[in-house]
Amino acid sequence: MTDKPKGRILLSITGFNPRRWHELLSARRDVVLEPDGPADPSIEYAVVWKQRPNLLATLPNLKAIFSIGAGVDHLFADPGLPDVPIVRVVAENLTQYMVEYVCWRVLDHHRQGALYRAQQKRKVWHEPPQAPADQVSVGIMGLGQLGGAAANALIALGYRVNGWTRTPKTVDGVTTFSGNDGLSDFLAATDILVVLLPLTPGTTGIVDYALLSKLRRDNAIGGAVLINAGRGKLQKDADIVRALDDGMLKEASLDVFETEPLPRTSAIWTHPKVFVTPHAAATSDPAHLAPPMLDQMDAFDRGEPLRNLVDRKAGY
Ligand code: NDP
Ligand code: OXD
Repeated sequence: MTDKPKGRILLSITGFNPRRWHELLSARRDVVLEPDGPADPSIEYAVVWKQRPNLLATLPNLKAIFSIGAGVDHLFADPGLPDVPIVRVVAENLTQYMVEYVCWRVLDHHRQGALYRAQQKRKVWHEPPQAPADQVSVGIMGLGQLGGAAANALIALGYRVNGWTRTPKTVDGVTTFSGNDGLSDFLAATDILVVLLPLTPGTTGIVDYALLSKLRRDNAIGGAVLINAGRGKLQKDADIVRALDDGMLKEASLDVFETEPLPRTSAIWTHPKVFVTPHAAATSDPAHLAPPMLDQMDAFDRGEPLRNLVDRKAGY
């Protein structure tokens, strides 16, 4: 049996049970759930999801932080986040889950799933008019790993696809827009809005009533639709309810919410025009994600560069 590398991993997770991550990571490195005091010299890597604030601040030999998720807003919420490289999740398995979620929700809204479910309840046999996919424009906010893959899948299904990014981008088959200057035109050309942005100071609360009211409503599917699988704090929950109630929005699929779990008192739970999932669009699967994290740690120890690094200035 070969010896494990000396540097230990600090596994700091809140909100779910770390057992599976612990098992998988400790196959190749020593893993602890708490450091041996605030200046534990044995910790070289941290694997985190919503880590306890200031926990990482004083570890003298910390070389890199690995986020258990693709989004890293949970990390930046820590006022004591040390200045070491941050690696986020980029994985085929996670991307595939997100592509499935986006295609599922776009197809359901486009093919009038809510209407058919209501008809079935009343035993109604009625075929409403149906627009083909090439008359429907899906606009994706965020054309990164997840948004880019979702765009390709939607194009393959026959949709027209628009994309909105922070920096200008060219993507085959996608009509692209960028920055504040491009936002209104992007929205005016979009029937189904898919939000796959990271949560940063520049995107917090961006999906509000004013933004929703700029979507194209006079369209082949009878109204504008919102799908948010990015982060809850990108949106204003109350503005979405208002837009659904006054007809600015036809329907919404929401995987994320300003407060999670979605409070039982929220009007969203019972809103007839909303489809709710519990932040489950693309769940990080430790069996797929832990081995490449360990490979990266070994490679970094050998002097090789880390991949999928977060740009601290951009915040994602
Ligand atoms: P990436 O970092 O690969 O892509 C982010 C995209 O958002 C880029 O296209 C970027 O633009 C764009 N963007 C960032 N800031 C702005 C801005 N201010 N204005 C316009 N566009 C902006 O992220 P991923 O695709 O990997 O993930 C996206 C998000 O999905 C994650 O941050 C996470 O919050 C969420 N997520 C949700 C999950 C769920 O289960 N609900 C699961 C996994 C992730 P540019 O191309 O110019 O850089
Ligand atoms: C992620 C998530 O960011 O699960 O990966 O939300």
